[in-house]
Amino acid sequence: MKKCNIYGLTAIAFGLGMSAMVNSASAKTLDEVMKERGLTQKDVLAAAKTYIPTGGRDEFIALSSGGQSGQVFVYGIPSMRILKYIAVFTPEPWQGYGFDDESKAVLKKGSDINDTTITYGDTHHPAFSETKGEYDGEYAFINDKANPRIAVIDMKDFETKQIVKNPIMSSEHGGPFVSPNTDYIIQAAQYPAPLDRKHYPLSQFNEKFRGAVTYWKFDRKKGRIDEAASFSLELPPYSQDLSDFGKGPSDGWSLTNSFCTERYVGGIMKGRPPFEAGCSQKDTDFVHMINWKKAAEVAKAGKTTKINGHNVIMMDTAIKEGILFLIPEPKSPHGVDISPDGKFFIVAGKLDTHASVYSFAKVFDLIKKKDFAGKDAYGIPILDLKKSLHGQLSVGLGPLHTQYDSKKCIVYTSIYVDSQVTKWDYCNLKVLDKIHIHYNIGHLVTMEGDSVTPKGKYLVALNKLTIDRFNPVGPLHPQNHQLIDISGDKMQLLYDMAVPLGEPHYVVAISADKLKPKVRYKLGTNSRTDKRSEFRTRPGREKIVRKDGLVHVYGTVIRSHITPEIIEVEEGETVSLHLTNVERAEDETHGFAIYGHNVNLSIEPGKTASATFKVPNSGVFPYYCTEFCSALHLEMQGIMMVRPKGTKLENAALKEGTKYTKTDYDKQIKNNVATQGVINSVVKFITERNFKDFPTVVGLVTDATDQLNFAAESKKKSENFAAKGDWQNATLWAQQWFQYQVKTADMGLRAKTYLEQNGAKKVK
Ligand code: K7E
Ligand code: CUA
Repeated sequence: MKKCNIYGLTAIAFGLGMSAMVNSASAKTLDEVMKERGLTQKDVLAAAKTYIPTGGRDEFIALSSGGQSGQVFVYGIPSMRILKYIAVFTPEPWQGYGFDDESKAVLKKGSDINDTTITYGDTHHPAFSETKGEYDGEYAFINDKANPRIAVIDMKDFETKQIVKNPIMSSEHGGPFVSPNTDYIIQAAQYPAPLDRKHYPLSQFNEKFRGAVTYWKFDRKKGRIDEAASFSLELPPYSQDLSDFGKGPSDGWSLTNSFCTERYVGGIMKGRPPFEAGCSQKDTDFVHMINWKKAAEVAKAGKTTKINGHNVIMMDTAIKEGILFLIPEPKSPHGVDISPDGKFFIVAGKLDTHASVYSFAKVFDLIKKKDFAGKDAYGIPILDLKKSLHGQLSVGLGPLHTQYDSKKCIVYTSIYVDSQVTKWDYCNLKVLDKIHIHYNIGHLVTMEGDSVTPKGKYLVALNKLTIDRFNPVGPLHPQNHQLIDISGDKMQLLYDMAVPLGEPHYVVAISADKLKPKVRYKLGTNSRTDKRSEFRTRPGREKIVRKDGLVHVYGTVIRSHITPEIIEVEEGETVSLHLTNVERAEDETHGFAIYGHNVNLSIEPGKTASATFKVPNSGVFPYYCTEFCSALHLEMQGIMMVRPKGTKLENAALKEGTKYTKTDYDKQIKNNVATQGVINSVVKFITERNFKDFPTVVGLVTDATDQLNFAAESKKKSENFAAKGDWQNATLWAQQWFQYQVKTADMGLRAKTYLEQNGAKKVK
């Protein structure tokens, strides 16, 4: 009986009948499908391990660098379904990033470099914020290697909140990595350059060129980096590379390794051997070992030099204060990864088959006894390699990065040249297993692998070359992330995920239940500052105000209208549009696009987004909502009228194309009354059930109630006009009343279906 009502409503609402759907999918057996598609038992097992049924959730959420796209992207593990791109260093229209005034402010602060506006980034290493060495799911950070910057992403809304420019580096790589409580975020330089950013001839390379490492202070309360409280250390002109923070017994220390400690300056065009020869001649390079806790005190005590307005601890001071040491490492190393217990670190050299396991206990002992093997050209004490090592193991050709398992002593190292992952025991120095990947792996990631308690289970291999893995799409291939099951003794390849973005260097993965993202903003939020927007507007308070040479449009968006629907301006004026999405419903985002002004907004429920743009030419410019938000989404439109300069605003009455009579009015009212009957039956169904036990349904009911209140307001207007015999307005407001009824029913039916599918109980 109730079902009939529902279909009846659909028919009323959309003028369409709905025929029963017959499921005609052929009833093939699993065996038949396997045979037809040529699948093995192993394939089917892998599929079963990664498949998430509709509506299901992934166990882990991965945050991946988007490489040259300047973005970060989010996917689920084990399904490898991409969930979101997060715009960071690059404008991205879907999110209105770099199009609305709010995000432009974030982007602009970090993008004006060297009198040039930078509109891309080369992102490498995402990192989650940590509390006591555990991922806490609050923030994430990402670097730009090309134009040394760090961005802060808030995991409450997956939006970029801040971009800071490194004040002294002209190239970077080793960052961001966070200290165990996220007090500091590390960023290490890569290619040496003068820290004051002036020009010095290459003949002064040893004297004037420098490396560096920056410790960015993170203000957890504000959720922002505190630039003034951040500091750097001047380092020799080696090419610093990856970094990591100590934990447990090594807490307070950070490591940054390096290559090209030969300090070669290149010159292939001058007939000199190229960089790659000059930078790989020596057998060892150096890990920089820095006591950052002590360095922070030294910086606080003012023992710094201001370079470009930024506090830098110079090398002489660092040596004198005993906070900087060098440890030799096999040549051209890449990853430096500290164990979850903080007792060891593993370095792998790209040009060596060995992974080297260092013991912090041994290293600390050498430092304590001042047992040094020598000094580098800048006077930094060097520890003895052999005396620092726990041991070395040959793991394959071209080892790069290492990740830790949940099981004690077990690690996975990416082997670039051999295209393999090697599983080995770093305590007892034994290779346990190897698996082929496709092809030339860079980073790899285990679940929560950087934390003090890695979760193991899965490993993702981030491969540099894809070659023959996917359907060809031209010379530029997608990237390949391969999911590997590491729960057993033998690694098992489960899935290939094509990544159609930049080259993702690194991924971090967090237990999904640690993330608590919101579904809506507090009404009128500037999402980039997390504060109420000064431009927020409530329904009924929309206005157009000319102030300080700008035409401020304070508007709202809600299914299915943009208010105002007509914006009248004069050629040459500058419009500052502010739209607040006054929806409370989940997923009811509205967009805004207008012809010919490069304006594109994404306005999620509760958000206020602005766009300021000059109107150079007179004409008629339609605008519309770009998200298919409701049945009358296409009608969510408006028009900007730009009259020629010096002309007067026309005040003529607006003339519609159609006239309405009492007959039209009566017909509409009859329809509305019938619809109300259906709504009542749905309301009855819901309120007779324990719907309050289902937060999703409570949200839908709240939203439906909103819509019903709007319907009541339109009903009143309609009746007032009818009382005056104004059938034109009476009919149109009756139609608007019906539109709100349709939205109410839409919510109500969704709530009803949810209750039916999730086992709600009848309570009345
Ligand atoms: Cu190895 Cu930037 Cu971490 Cu690329 S880096 S792989
Ligand atoms: Cu709002 Cu379409």
